[in-house]
Amino acid sequence: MVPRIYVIHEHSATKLHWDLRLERSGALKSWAIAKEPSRTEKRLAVETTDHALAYAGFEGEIKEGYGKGSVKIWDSGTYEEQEWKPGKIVVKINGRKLNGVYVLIRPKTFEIGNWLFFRKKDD
Ligand SMILES: [Mn+2]
Repeated sequence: MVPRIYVIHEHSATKLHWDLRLERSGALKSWAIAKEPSRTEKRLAVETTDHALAYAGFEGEIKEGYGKGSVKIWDSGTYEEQEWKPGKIVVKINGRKLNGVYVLIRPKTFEIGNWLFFRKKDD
């Protein structure tokens, strides 16, 4: 598998959150995480709009509108896709902070667009 862009933006907007972005099909698939991503804890990750690949390196101020606030890169690197199907994504992340196999799952009992993001236990 060819490594693709992985980045998490720390976004100090109305509410501080972390935007997980994974390159796929020429765009950055994105999820907003309300608490700092973790190697040990599961996090709720809410699907948000795709961003352009060029946004991966963005840091700075969003001056107005949705997302108004400051953005900085919390973590970046690459990832390899292990599984990507509706409701289940498994990726091997090679970042500075996060690394290892991470899972995104969309439990059927959750509201639409709500996923869980967590690190798979080492074998
Ligand atoms: Mn955001």
